Amino acid sequence: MIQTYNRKQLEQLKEEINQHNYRYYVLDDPSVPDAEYDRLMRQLQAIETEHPEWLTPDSPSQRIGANPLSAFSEIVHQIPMLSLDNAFSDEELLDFERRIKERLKSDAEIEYACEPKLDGIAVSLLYRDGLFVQGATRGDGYRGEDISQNLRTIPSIPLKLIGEGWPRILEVRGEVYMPKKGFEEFNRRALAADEKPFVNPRNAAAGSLRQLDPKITAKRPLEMCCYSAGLVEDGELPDRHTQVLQQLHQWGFRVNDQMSVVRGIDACINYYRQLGNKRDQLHYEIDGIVFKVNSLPLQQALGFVSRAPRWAIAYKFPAQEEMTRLLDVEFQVGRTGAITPVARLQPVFVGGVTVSNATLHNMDEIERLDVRVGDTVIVRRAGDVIPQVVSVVLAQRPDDAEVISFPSRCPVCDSEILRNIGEAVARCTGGLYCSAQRKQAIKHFASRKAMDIEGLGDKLVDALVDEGLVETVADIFNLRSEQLSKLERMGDKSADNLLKALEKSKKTSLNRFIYALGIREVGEATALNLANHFGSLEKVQTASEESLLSVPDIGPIVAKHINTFFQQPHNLDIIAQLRTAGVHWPENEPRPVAELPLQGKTFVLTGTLERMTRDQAKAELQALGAKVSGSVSAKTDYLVAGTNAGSKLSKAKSLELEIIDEEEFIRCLSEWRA
Ligand code: 5U1
Repeated sequence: MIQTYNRKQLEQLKEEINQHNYRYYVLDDPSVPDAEYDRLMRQLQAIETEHPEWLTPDSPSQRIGANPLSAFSEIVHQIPMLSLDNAFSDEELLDFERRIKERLKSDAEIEYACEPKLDGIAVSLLYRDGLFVQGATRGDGYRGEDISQNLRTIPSIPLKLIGEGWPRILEVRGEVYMPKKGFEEFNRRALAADEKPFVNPRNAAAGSLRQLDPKITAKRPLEMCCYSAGLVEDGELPDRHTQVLQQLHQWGFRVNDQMSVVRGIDACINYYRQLGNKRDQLHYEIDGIVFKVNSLPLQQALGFVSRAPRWAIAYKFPAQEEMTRLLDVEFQVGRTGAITPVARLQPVFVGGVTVSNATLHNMDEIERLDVRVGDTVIVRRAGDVIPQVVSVVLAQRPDDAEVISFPSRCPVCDSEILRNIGEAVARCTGGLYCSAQRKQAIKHFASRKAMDIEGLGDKLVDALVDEGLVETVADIFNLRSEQLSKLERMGDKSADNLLKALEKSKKTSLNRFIYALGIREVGEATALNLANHFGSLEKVQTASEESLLSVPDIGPIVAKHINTFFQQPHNLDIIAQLRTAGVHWPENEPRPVAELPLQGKTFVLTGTLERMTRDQAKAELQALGAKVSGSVSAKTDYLVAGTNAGSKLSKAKSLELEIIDEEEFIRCLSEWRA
């Protein structure tokens, strides 16, 4: 049936799509399934094809329509885009407030807006009568480049403002950035296609906005978050900065979800510390916190000095990237024999710690980076992630820089190194003959999420293997006090404590034990699925590859690894020795995953739990079949809120999710376990 539309219906359809865009890209709260959104979009495109005379630049269909440019044109910022002064210590932040109070000649407590400083690219967006008319880079603050075509492609930038009451002319300023997940995904794809990946999300955002063809920008996962208004004509905005942002949010812009208002500079320092601790959990990169005097009349009274306002400051986090020299490359042998090239670096302070080693991943990565010993390299350390060499400063390459060659024999046991076709990783073929692999296997066995043997750390394992006291994981349960106390830095007391910890660790669970065995590709979650599915180690040991495939998340490769592991007589022998030594666990009824009480449910844990650690709560939930996620979304079934829960709790409330406190959680756990 051919349906005809009039102009009014078209406008209603555009309005409806704009609302869905806003809910999806700005509020993170979609109200219709993707398929419905696609259907509306196709309907819009069909009408506009039939009536090209009705097409307007603010139509949601016009985000990626434009042709490539040959160059960007220059624009002048009517109000300069200022930069921010930086603070690098609490003292510098205290000085900032002292200067403000001196200038205001007042000691009254000051209200500050606190916002994460996104690590992206500053942009200016101009709206006339509620329609997006121009978007530009910051440039030198006075002149920027017209990148309207590219900015139009970013779904969180409204082409038409929502609601009403906006000034006739409104300039909105903010940051375009690439969220961490989008960046990782983009780089994964680039590497798979043999293309050059981006060094960090900021470069990715910059590179994406610099494209002359907006169709390329449209494919990049960019977001825009606003942080101030610029030019305003024929209209008024509120007189507090945070209220301005709330108003912009209502008109269709993303504002930072961590924004907060505090009183006094000590509270700013507190905010800085708290957000610093949460930095890794945010879905975007930040490089500091911006503090702004919240009252706009006070901002005006304070004014500017050179190109930065006196009323704002960016308190930077320690840099996550620094330059240093590559002194050498060593090849380390992992638990499964994987050979990892490790860069030995001139020590450098980065990401808050001194770094002297960084991973180079594998030979492909060395070739991709074209890195040589003696090169100046850029090292990145973000959060808890292992430091990485991300690029080489070729301009500083010395004449005698040495090409890195991959060894053909294991640096520890001299066995042959082989690389399977199609695999990036090369491995030592020495197996348990290789002391490096044995050490790693023992370290894994003793680790917290495996047998959790307190006091059996990396150095002690190295010493035990080097001294010939331990060859396999089973040997650690035969250690005697007099052997241990002879080791360097190991007195009678420590030896005694270790023996007690070994005894305690013998009482374990089947999933921990399976994980501790260190079977290739069998992580905690797979070990748990195996334990739940089969209920006993004997059944896991004797399971065929085919029956292993019926366990959730186990594919043919993992099934093969498990099967191969249990076919090796020496592995079975070690398991028997461990059981003879007294390692035991309660035998369970097999519980196929589909029958677990929390199967298909997603939990988020937030705040401080008083009666158990987060890891324990997570393990309990996973054992009952639940998925534990780090972020709240419409897909979350339960939020477990401990004390001092923050933004996740607020978000869960706004999404009207089921929220339970710790007491209720513990009560529910016993019900679910029953
Ligand atoms: N969050 C935030 N980032 N940022 C950058 N606020 C903010 N304010 C800025 C800049 C350059 O400038 C103000 C002077 C508006």
